[in-house]
Amino acid sequence: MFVRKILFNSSPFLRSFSQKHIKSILLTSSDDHPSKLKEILEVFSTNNINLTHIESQPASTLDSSKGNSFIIDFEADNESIIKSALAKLQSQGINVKESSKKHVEWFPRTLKDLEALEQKTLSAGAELESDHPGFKDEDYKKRRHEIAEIAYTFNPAEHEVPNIKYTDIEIETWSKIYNVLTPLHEKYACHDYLESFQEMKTHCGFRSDNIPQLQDVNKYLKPKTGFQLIPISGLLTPRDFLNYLAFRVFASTQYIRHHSVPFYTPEPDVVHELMGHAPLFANPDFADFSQQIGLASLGASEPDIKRLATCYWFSVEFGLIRESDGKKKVYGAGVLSSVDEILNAVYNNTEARFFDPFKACEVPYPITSLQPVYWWSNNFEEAKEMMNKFAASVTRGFVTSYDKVNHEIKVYQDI
Ligand code: NLE
Ligand code: FE
Repeated sequence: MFVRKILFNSSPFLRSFSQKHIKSILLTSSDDHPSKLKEILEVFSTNNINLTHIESQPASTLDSSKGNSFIIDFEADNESIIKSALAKLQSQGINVKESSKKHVEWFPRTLKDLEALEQKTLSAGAELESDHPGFKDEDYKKRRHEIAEIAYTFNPAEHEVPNIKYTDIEIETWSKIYNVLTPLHEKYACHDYLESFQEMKTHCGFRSDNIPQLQDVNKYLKPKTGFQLIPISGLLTPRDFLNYLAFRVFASTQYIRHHSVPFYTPEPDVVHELMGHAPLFANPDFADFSQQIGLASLGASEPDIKRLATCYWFSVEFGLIRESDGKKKVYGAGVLSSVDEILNAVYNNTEARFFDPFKACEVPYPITSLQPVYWWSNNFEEAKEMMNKFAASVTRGFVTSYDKVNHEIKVYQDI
C-alpha cells in the first residue's frame, strides 16, 4: 500500500490520476457575526477539503454593504465533494462566486499590466495646448518632455521610482505655494490630513525648500496602507486612471505647474499630487475608499465609468469632512493643493451638500474653474460605507477583488 502510494506520486504518467481539483471562490454573507467564518471553515473540514489560502476582503466586493467577504483557495480530490460543500454553504445563506475562466473584456490584472496603460499616454503629457501658461516657454516645454520620459520608461513591477533632480526655478515655485498653503491647511485641512502631513515632514522631505520624491513618499505609505504613487508621463483616460486605484496605486505626475500661475491650475502637477493627495493615502479608510472606486471601475461600462469618475471628483478631489465640532474641513486634493480653491471652498462658504454617491454621481462639474458645489461626509468610514453600496450597484456580471499578496486582481462569477 505504502509503496504504491509513493509510485503514484512520483510517476509523471500516473500523476494525472491523483490530480487535485483546485479552485478559488469568493464567499459573501450579509451576516457579519464573527462566527460566520467558523461556520464556513466547518463545511470545508467536514468535507475533507484542504484550504490553501484564505483572506478577508473589503466589503466592496459584496452585493450589500454590510457583512463578511472571504476569498478561499482550496483543493479537493473530486468535483462532487466540492459541489456538495458549495451547496451546503449556499443553504446557509452564503453567496458563492467562483473564480472566472470565462472571457471578460480586457482590464489590468497585474502591476505589470499597468505599464501597458502608461504607454497609452504617449507624449500627450508634454504637448501643451495654446492656452497653457507654459505654451510659449521653450525651457518649460523641454523640461516637461524630460520628466515625461522618466515615467515613460518606468516599470512599476520592477523598479523603485527614480528620483528627479528639480531645478532652482521649480523649487522656487514649490516653495511659494508651500509657504502659503501650509498655514491655510492648519486652519482648513481635516485632522487626518494634518496628522499624516506632520509625519511626512519627518519621513519624506516635505519642506518649503524641497520637492519630495515619490520614492520617499512610497517608503512611508506602503507599510501603512499598501498604497504607492507611481509616475505617469501624461494624463490618462478616466477609466485607466481609476483602474490604477484597484491596485492601491495612484498614478502621479512629477512635473510642476508653470511658475506664472502658482495658486490655481486645472492640471494636476507634483504640488497637487504631493500636497493634495499623498498624505491621506496613509489613512486606512481613505485608502479602502479609493480602492473601492478602482475595483468597481475594472471592466465597467462607459456610463458607469462616468459615474465613478464623478464620485471620485467630488470626494478624493474636492471632498469636505464635517468634523466633530461641526466645522467643515477640507480633504479633497484639488482643494488642498490650491490656495484659490481652499478660499472658495471654506472661507467663502460655497454651497456644500452631504455626499451621497447615488446623488453626486449624476451632477456635472467644471474642470477648469473653481467648483460651485462641494460635497461633505462625516468621516472616511461613513464615506467608505456609502461608496461600498454604490460600488456594489455597478454590475458587470462579475465581481473583482484584490489579492494583496501577489498584487493581482481576481475575477469571480456567479455559479
Ligand atoms: N486646482 C488644483 C490646483 O491648483 O492645485 C489642481 C486640480 C487637479 C484636478
Ligand atoms: Fe488629483
